[in-house]
Amino acid sequence: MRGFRSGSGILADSNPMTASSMTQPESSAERRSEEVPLPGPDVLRGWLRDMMLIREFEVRSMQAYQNRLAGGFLHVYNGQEAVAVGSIATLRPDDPIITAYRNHGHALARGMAPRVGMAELFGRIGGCAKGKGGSMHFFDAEHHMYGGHGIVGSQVPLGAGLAFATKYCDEVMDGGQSSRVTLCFMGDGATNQGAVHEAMNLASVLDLPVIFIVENNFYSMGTAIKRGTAAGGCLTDRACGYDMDATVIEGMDVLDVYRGMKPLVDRCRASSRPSFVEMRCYRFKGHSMSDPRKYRTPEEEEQWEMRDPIELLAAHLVDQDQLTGEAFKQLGKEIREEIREAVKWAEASPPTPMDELYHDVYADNWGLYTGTSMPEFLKRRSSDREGDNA
Ligand SMILES: Cc1ncc(C[n+]2csc(CCOP(=O)(O)OP(=O)(O)O)c2C)c(N)n1
Ligand SMILES: [Mg+2]
Repeated sequence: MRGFRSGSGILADSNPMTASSMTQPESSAERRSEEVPLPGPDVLRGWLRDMMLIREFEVRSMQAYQNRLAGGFLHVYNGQEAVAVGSIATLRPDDPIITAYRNHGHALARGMAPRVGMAELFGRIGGCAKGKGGSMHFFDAEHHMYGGHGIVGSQVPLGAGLAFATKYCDEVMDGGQSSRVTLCFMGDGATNQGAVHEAMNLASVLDLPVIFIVENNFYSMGTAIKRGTAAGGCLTDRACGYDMDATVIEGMDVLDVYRGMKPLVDRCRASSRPSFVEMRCYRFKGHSMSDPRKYRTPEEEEQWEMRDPIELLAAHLVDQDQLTGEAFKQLGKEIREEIREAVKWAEASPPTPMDELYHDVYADNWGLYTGTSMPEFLKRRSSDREGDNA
């Protein structure tokens, strides 16, 4: 087998649903991670801001859903913020990312404006997909964020396809070396989908520069991983069937995520080999808005909440004299204001007109319905008219 495999059997004999059972597994990634330098305090404060922005976005999304401003399904990311923020921090801006329906955090971490995301939730023309996708289908080509996908595992073959496309462009069309890395996120439940395995096989056979990141929050809807996933205590075992390196990373701490991911991304960029990561994390809320969470105990939830990624990073920065309590409070205030403004902006954006249904159905020049209309937010950007809904 090429490369290494780590973390095997860590949870095999323990209860996989407790925070303590996943404390700092002795893995190659973590041994290596000690050597990975962290960026300076401004960048770390930026990560804190990003995670707080995502959390506040989700709080207001839930309120909007309850007030019937947002329809469809809503799956919030509370608790998992460190995974998106820490992983995306290791990328270049032109590296593609793709994920499932719990996608608000990835889009915001990638740079989508919160008001554009909020307008998408509300089904408004100002949304990133012109209000036609809703919560599960955030999309931002400008920031190389390729969705937002509702069918479990469906984004994984697309992720392999993105990696194939970048490799083809980089090596064949641009005459250079493959240099872009795709991050393909999925849930633990998705690892049981056939298409995921087909995609991993092809990625390995074709040497695609993609990293498959499993956000293992230990549940698929109301089904605990122990009940629904064979060998769920060691998801990294799946990778060895595809001759792929695999690593376990503690996903509640953004510093661990960054330190774990940085060498993997660098190596993927240099070698164009796929790899597999299990990020151990927890969602603080239910699967979706209609979930009363009867399948987990308050004690279990409290235990994980003690590893809140925002509090962990804030505590680290305070310890290092890189953040004061006052500055933390002020940051919270600014973020609440920014998201309040996003909600107002989204509410003022017009509902998506019916004729939009006939756009973006096929690529330009093919099929019955031709043409595409540019999303409002891109039009505004291109004409330098930020700040209104006109
Ligand atoms: C192919 C398919 N089967 C079933 C569903 C219904 N479904 C939606 S989310 C989900 C659970 C997925 O869990 P996981 O992959 O662990 O992601 P998480 O919600 O924990 O982020 C299921 C079964 C679906 N959307 N697609
Ligand atoms: Mg899950």
